[in-house]
Amino acid sequence: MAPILLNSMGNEHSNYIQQVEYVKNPHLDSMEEDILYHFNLGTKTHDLPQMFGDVKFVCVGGSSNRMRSFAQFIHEQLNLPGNMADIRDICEGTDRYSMFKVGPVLSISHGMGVPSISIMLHELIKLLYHARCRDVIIFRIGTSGGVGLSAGTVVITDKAVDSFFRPQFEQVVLGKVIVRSTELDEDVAQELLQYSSELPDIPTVIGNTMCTHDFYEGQGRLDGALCSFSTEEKWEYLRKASEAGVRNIEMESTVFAAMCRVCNLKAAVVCVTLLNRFEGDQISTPHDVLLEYQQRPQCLVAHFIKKRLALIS
Ligand code: R2B
Ligand code: URA
Repeated sequence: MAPILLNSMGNEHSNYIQQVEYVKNPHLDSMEEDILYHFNLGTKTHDLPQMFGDVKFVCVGGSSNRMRSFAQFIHEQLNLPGNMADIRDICEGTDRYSMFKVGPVLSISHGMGVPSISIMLHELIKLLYHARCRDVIIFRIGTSGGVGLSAGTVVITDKAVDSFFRPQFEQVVLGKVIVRSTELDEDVAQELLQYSSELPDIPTVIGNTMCTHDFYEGQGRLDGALCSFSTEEKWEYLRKASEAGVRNIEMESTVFAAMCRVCNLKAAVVCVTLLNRFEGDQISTPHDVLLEYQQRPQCLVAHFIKKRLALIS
């Protein structure tokens, strides 16, 4: 995609810089219309630059209700005008994903697992491109199982690793395996860590996050409908994960990191642990405590956004 001339200062020495574009698909340019099917949005049916052009922060998380309450929380935190009860689901015409916009913040649900988040990300990244958004930071806020960390700890992901502890994501394309790096934005991760110390009662660490394709056997649980390994093998796997720097386990971070990286989107993953996997497999924490834990990544990311918008010093 073409370099653009940036010479708004009227300098004699004009500087050509590469305009950062979020899509990496030459076929898009020749399409007359782009239908973002799972969002129920499209380039001919909606004025995407008008609707989304001012978006600077995108927060994605598994559940629709959580992303609605995050949008309401941001509305309150940013002191935005209007009634937070009126924040509507932009994707209400489809029940696949939910999307809420509050000022410069977009809050979207992605469901569970790699295929679900990857479909959402394709359409979200195209949406940002069609809307001509610039300088966007994207966060995945979610839940996870802790590896040697007590429940309620927030983990900012250093490297997103696969089930073999490799910082990569493998995608099968036309019958071949494509390998993509899962490096996340180091500066954003460090900034989040720094801000976490300004929030009381949110224990936060930085570490590797393992992304699996299954919640039960894939995460070494003994309590699924199937189990093909012994208790000893489970402990050995979790121990190896811990030695590889894995601090938590969830189900979306590798494809999230890989797609954002290829598409020039600054990205971070912030997940709270719901249990310590060294203590068990089942999530037995009381519901009200779980709800409080789930708010921790939201508080940290909201704090980051407020800092970036210079709403607090
Ligand atoms: C964390 O929690 C979900 C499974 O319970 C999954 O989406 C994830 O990554
Ligand atoms: N989400 C996961 O993927 N694993 C857990 O153990 C908890 C939440």
